[in-house]
Amino acid sequence: MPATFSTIQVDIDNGVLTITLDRPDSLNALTEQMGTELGAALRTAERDKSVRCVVITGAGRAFCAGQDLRVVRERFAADENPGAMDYGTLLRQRYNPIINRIRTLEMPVIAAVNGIAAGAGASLAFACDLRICGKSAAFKSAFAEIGLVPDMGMTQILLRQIGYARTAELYLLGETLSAEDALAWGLTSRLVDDEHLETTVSGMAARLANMPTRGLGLTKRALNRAWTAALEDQLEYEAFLQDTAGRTADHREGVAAYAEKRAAKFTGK
Ligand code: T3D
Repeated sequence: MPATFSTIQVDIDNGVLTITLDRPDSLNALTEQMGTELGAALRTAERDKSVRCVVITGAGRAFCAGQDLRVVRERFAADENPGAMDYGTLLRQRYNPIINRIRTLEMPVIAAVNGIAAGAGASLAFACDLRICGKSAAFKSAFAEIGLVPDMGMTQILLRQIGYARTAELYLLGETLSAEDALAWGLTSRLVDDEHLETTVSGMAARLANMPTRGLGLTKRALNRAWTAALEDQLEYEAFLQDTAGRTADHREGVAAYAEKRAAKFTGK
């Protein structure tokens, strides 16, 4: 991991890697630099065996306002070519790998949504395993207003979570989804007062970081696959994953702790 980042803050504490998007003056809008740094921080989570849970949040009053439109404007001003923003390359090289990494990281990834998550910022939050929202959180596609297509996986991920009608309303009408509605629609599992967001998420992350990480990682693999698999295939895949989980030290420890009526000490192995 580079020693210094300019657009995010990264902190590792007791097995929890926290990434704070840190451009609060532009509501943490995403730049290529931020994409590169976010990718590097997530690679650290993948490689550093001490990391057992990841939290992504935003500095200031927003989670992330999506692609930095000032940068887009400048690019257009400097180049009359309609393709001046090479979105395809940007997505393939910078942003899509972030979504893939969040989905395949073998540990829980929590979005602590502390305000608006718009455009690519919403995609980022949707890709996380858990979205814990402060009451000021809100989700907005924002793509329709600027003539773009929802991307970074959000057409698939949201459709599967909340169904076609609601997804179409958000994406075609460009509605903003409040935190309360996100809870009612099942897009978030927990809504807390803004001032309690940090402590709620850090408590949850600490708890997850002390759980059997291999088992949680394999559970995530099962859930990823379940989205597309036929039941017959999923049953076989679960058997395969369970065979792996059954060979972990944490499984042994969990069974022993249960028998000995004590708290388990999981090591993530
Ligand atoms: O590679 C790709 O796929 C590219 C595709 C991009 C994917 C996308 O993300 S497209 C969507 C891009 N995002 C947007 O269109 C959202 C634009 N922002 C807004 O609609 C609003 O700012 C919000 C609804 C997010 C929040 O509204 P509000 O009223 O709470 O805040 P504000 O006053 O509009 O914004 C505060 C400041 O943040 C303001 O700066 P200023 O005037 O105080 O100096 C504003 O310009 C700045 N800001 C907000 N969003 C962006 C931004 N600066 C740059 N880029 C932004 N996206």
